[in-house]
Amino acid sequence: MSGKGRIVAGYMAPHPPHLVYAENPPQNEPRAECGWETLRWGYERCRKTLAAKDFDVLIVHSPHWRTFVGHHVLGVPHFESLSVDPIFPNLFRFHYQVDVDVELAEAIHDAGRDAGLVMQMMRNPDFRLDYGTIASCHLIHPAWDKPIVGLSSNGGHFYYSNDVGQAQMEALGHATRAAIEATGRRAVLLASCSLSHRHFTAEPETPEDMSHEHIYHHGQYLWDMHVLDLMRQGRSRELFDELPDFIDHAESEAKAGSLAWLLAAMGFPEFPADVHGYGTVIGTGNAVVEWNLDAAAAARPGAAR
Ligand code: 2X7
Ligand code: FE2
Repeated sequence: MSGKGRIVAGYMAPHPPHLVYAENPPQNEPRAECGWETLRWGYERCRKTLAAKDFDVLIVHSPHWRTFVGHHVLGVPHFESLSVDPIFPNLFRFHYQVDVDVELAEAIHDAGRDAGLVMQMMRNPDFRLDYGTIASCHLIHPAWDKPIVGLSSNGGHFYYSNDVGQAQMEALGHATRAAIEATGRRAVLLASCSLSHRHFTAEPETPEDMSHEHIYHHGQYLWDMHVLDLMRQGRSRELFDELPDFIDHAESEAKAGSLAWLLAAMGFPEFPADVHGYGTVIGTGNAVVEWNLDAAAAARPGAAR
């Protein structure tokens, strides 16, 4: 494949392991009764959109693959192992088999390096994929019949500042898009992250007991609603510019860079995103959000039909 590839859709695809647990897929060892339905039904709606699309690859940026030097890219054709959530091993013990689009991964690596980023291919065949990568990919496309590209979260926001982190993620977003276009891929992008991130500290005896599930600070909720409002109004450049404040005021997991990367890769879309679901998981704000770039392009005046 080569020539003009494109991003067919982008998603904010949060990765709380609880959502996988509540769905009881055969790959996950623990069993649940139910739980977190508003978010899981949101994912189901996204699966319907994707079922009607041709795409080649899922590209996921995960906060829980933290790399200290540079941005790393999965670079082994196949991974197979058990992924266990370090905080919630009672909920997430997931047996995965994942194929990787190594050619696209290398193209992203090279484009990032040419843009001045420190990049590294991850070539260890025994590397264990983090639960953020796996949960987002599983929830959006549980068939696991497409290869993925996994990008690490370089903690630029943490080790330097939000501004340095933002600049890095914007450059990585542009590099990702350039690599997709050059390799001819039809790509689906996943920003694997939650919104506000204030959470409770004691797990209920029954994890899926939804009577414990709510936001724990009104200010966090107001921030989540503001962010979703900007998305729903197509004001994504403004959202990108406000992310440093959101990160500081709402402890947002956007601090890992996933959302900034997604917005930049999509070219800061100006059409309204679809918010398919919002809900809390251990008190953190989470939303499943879709930017259907193909549908938006087809609806543009003058688009070929
Ligand atoms: O990693 C997470 C998260 N971001 C939010 C909620 C619950 C668990 O894990
Ligand atoms: Fe997380």
